[in-house]
Amino acid sequence: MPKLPLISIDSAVDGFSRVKLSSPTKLPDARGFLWNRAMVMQVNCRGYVNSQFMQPEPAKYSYAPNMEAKSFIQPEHSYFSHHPGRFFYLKDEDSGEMISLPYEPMRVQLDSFSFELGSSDITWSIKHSGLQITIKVNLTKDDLVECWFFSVTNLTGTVRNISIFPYFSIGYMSWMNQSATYNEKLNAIVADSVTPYQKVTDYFKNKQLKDKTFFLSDTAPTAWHANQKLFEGEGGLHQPTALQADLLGNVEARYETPVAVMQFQQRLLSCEQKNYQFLFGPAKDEAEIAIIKEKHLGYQQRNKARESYQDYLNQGKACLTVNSDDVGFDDFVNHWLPRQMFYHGDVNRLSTDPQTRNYIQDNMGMAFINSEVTRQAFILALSQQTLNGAMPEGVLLHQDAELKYINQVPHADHGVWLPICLSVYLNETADVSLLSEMITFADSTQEQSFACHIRLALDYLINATDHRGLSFIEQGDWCDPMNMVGYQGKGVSTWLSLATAYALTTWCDLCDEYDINISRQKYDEYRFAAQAINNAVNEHLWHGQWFARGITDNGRVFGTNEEAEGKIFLNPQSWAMLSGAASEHQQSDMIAAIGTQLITPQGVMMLAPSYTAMVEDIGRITQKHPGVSENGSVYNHAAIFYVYALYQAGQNNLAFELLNKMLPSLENAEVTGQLPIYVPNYYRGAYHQFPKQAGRSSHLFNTGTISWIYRCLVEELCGLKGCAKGLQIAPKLPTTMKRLSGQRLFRGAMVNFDIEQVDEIFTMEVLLDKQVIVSNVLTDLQSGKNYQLQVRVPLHG
Ligand code: CEZ
Repeated sequence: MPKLPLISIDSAVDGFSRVKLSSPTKLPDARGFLWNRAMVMQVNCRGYVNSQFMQPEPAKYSYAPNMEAKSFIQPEHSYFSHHPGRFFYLKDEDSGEMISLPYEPMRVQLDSFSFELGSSDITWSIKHSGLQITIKVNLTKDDLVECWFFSVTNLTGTVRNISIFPYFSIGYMSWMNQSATYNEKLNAIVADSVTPYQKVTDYFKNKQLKDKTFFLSDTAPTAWHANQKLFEGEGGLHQPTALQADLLGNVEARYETPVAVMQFQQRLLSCEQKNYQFLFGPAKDEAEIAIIKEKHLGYQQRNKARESYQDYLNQGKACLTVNSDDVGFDDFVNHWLPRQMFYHGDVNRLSTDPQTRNYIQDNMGMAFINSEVTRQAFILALSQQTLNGAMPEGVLLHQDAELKYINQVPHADHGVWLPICLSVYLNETADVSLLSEMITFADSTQEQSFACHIRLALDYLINATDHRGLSFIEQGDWCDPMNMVGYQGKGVSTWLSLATAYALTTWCDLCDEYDINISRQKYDEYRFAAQAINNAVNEHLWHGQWFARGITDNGRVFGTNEEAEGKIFLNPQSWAMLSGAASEHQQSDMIAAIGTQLITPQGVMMLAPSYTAMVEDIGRITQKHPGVSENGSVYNHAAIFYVYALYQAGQNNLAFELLNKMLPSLENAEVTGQLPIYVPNYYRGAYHQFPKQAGRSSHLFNTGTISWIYRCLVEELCGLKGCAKGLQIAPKLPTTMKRLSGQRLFRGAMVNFDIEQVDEIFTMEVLLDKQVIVSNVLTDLQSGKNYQLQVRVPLHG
């Protein structure tokens, strides 16, 4: 059997990509994810699954074997032997050989293994002992159900007698009530529970909850088992006692941890194939399960569901496709990056109260996919602003939603993001009518224009500064766990001060570019305030070769070379370049310092050295493990801010080098441990302190990085950026990329572009449909039309 490459990228029938992994042990944490507007599942190559659905708050239907705390999706989610999963034991009734598929829990070396990730499905193709097995899972467009397909083909010339045992974990459902049994009418194992509660009010609140988990089959089982402990017996999951008998015992669970196991005895003639369908998910009652069964069980229903699910995901098609000489780069940029961006913008990370900064940035990305969604999101966010201009910690997306977890901690930065992210919406649409939309407030039915809401947010930020003109940090800014710098009301943030200056400058630039109605007095005030903040940051926070991170309640400047740990933070440097606070000389100092202290093979760290002990006037960030998350990981959201700032400073080569480092690829997979299908929120950092773990992926696909990567690709690398007059042409290819072609959808017009860097010219040459364009703005592109754009740029900038 020819040795398959560990990872390969094929193009799929649906024109999307297919990433394949040929070993369950080389990248044991490799996983893919599927979602719809009501549920998400993260599927590991070995069969483990982490899944949740919304009702409307996140809930489980396949639990861990013990009571687990409710929390947001964590980075570096780890697997363990009884971790929830979807497995298939297969017993050869003639030889007695038993394996489990796709690999866990028995971990038998298989003849061939392939874990395949597509846009709308996850598949395993396995060969073993003369049997070909295909396992496929997909979700549906709207329903709360996992659709599984299992097929086994006898590749040998002899008859095979086998038993197949789907083993779907249900886990510890409730300390009040949990049970499971086989429901013949539904041909399903149905587990029942009661969401635990103690307050009377919760009884009425919980009445609508989907406390059942069902495992439905299209084939009547020979036998079944619903009792986790008795199924395992003394053999454990590696050799479950219940599988030692010829038939499962049809065993219920009665206030015992449930499981869903069915047995299908199958006689397979030579070359015969047998297919099975299984549906797994939560439900309120049997009636709901019957509806799901009716709608999704059967090959027509299955194909219909798969098509409509694919159609849903196809709505995530974005405005750029590229063709460079790097197949992996193109595959990721053209397929997986827009998919991850659509996940963020369409389902808002499956939260009912996304943090305001996340909500606004994620919807900035949607402007490259479906700008109407961005428009509605920006209006909703402003409708939850208070009259004093303060933006909420989180945006409530459901009438029963409440602000939870981190949204109960006061952060000072939520007002900066709309003016900044609005520029992408206007660049993509030139839709200045948005600025006149009349919107109420969270604490008043009074209506004010969108532009007025922006003005109130900016005024609120300007007023939230101390005697030095620096921004108070409260219990955190962009950096959530930096919670003790200013909790006494005096500490200030360099990053937020610079972000405020950048927001003021961006708003004024937008007013100029799109002729937005703003009073001269207000305009001048904002330009003056931005400059005043930049000056204050330079006066109080420039230290040596870079900007410090802030000043604590007790007046201690931190994030300087004088400290043993947390000497340099990336964000103040990036945003000093964006806000204009950093002179050219300061920029080269900062870039040099970042180069020596923060850049690693996997990208740029957000601070270094990582903290190894609590610092009480900085806070929770210093308690995180060194190199993890905000404590000095390669935190991609901070890294992409630096990339964007480098592009504004014309540092195109370094910008592309760092952008490329953050993209997962075949080449870095064995370091990151992930497949090239999403950008994680971080790669382990603390490169000089804990090099062994450095570069490891967090596997968390929730990250504000995505919208900014896409912005960098469209507006900077390709330099096909919208403006009031049309499409501005200013590509910023790295000198290593001689040519880049592709397609750019812009306000309904399709621009087929070909950008080439050539030696012998000194100024950019632009041809549209073979016509020379003197200015670098295509002003008359018509929606629905196709255009050929050729751009030749001088190789040496
Ligand atoms: O959450 C992110 C936030 O979603 O942290 C970023 C912040 O800008 C994003 O809006 C940087 O702090 O609470 C914690 O300690 C977590 O580390 C969160 O801060 C963090 C996690 O990524 C959430 O999974």
